[in-house]
Amino acid sequence: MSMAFHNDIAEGLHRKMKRDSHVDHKDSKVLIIYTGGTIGMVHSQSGYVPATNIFANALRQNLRFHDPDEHALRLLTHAGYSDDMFITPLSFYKKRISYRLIELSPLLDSSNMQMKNWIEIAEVIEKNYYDYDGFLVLHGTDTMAYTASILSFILENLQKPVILTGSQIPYFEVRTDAAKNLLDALTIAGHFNIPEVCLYFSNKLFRGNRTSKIDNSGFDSFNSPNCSYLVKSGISYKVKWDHIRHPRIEGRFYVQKILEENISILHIFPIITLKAIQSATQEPAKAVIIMSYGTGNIPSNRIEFLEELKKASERGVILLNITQCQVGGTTSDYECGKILMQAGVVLGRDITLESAVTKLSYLLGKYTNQPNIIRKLLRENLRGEITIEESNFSFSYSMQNLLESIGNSLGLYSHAEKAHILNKCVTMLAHDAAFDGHIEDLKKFGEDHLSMERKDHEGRTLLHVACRTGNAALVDYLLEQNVMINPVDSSGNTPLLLAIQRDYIKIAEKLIEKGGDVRNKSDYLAYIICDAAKSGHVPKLHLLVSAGVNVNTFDFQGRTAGHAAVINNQIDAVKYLKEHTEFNWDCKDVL
Ligand code: ASN
Repeated sequence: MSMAFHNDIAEGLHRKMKRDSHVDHKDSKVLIIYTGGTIGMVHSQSGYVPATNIFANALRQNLRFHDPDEHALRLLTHAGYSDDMFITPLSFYKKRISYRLIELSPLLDSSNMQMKNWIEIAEVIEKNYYDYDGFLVLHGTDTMAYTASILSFILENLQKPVILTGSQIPYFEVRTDAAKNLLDALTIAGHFNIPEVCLYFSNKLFRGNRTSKIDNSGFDSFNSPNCSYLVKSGISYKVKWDHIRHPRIEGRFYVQKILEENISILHIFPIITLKAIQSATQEPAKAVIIMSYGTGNIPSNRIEFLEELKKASERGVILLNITQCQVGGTTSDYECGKILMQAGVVLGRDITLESAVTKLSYLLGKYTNQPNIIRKLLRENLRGEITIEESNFSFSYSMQNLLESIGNSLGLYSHAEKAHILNKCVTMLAHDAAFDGHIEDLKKFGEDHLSMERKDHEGRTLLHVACRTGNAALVDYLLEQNVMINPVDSSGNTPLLLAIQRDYIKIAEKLIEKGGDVRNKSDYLAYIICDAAKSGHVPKLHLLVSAGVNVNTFDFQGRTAGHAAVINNQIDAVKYLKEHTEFNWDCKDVL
């Protein structure tokens, strides 16, 4: 784990604590980035255009978006927020959201969006990342699915919600979908920890990189045909927590700013010519998205097409096969599709066109001149953009995120309620991870500043579990964390005793070296030491002696280790007792 990552967490926590010490604990803080789009447009002689400098004021005057009540404003003042902050009335969940609106310049009809505008939005998020709990991007609908997709890739190690929304009718008109979309998106960003780039439209929150604009006349303009929505807004919000991604965070949050724009799209149709294929694949194209029929088919009787694609692939051009169909993905079921793979074409599965363009732009920018890495990553599910079989999907979680999700799905929103859940669940999860030997998960647990000392219902600590399962690496990790070395569980066992009982010699030696002992359970200890003598297990005898077990105690049958060794003819054990212990050879057994 890099130092940068630790700094990242520390910085975030520090800023959050600073804020929380001032603000109502239920408060959350959202940044709205207004980029343009119909949502903020007004009529002009040349048609709808984005209006500058009026959106924020309009929100301030709307009681649904800003509570001018003295108590609410006091909360803002106490928090030391500048006067461009807004605060919502108390929500259904008894929570307020303080927020600020940044207007980008120039505001754009989203049809004018370019790569530099995507990066600008990402940079605003980057600059404000630690000061807000979530981000809202107000955006035109025409290219919203592209912006949502690119942000999902370039916002690396994202742990906060970023939600794009807009509208079909401007906010300023009497009949509008803008206010509802904006209020819902703001509420979701301020209430639910959904650490993904999402798109909210007409009662649904979608994973951004799964969306496409499908309707330019109705309000249900977006769809995500191959991936369930994440939240549905009804009388209350129905969050599909099991669909929300909590990928393993691999470093500090950052923005991948180098992108590639030389990507072409080759839409297959029955009278397509070789020339069309040549022009799509020629320089400077770095990648070509082939939009094929059905499950990924192209005319397989046109060998010259295939030859052309093969040549491009050999030159290092990345070829990605996606379907023209809205629902379903590309497969290698048909001969017409399979032949593409021989030409080096990668199956895009059910990725959308918007996601394919942006994933390629991101990968080509990040892994310049490394076509094989790019091809490999195109097959992987990086941000939830493709569906892959369960068995290929490695689930990982951050303990905090998981607990947050449990709390949220139970409808708990306050810190106190969540802390209660945290107490209930942490031990169970940690013990489970320890038992399964998932040290990486326990490390995350440590990074989340959760104690490693919790006992389960049998009084066992994680060190007990590590010793019971003989997991030397886990023992090492826990010792590094300075856990207590001699806790006693409800059966009276210390971790060292468990390790000795199960013959985990190396682990036991390490514990003894660190001060481990077996505490005073003499009858039982006598039984164990007799058993070791009986079987001539000298290393175990030695461990027990080193851990302070008295060799002269009698077991349940009234014998000592010496009796057990002699009766069973264990010469080495007898020798050991003679040479290394104070064994009393004159003692008589109870018989
Ligand atoms: N042309 C507009 C835009 O994309 C469409 C909209 O926002 N509804 O900016």
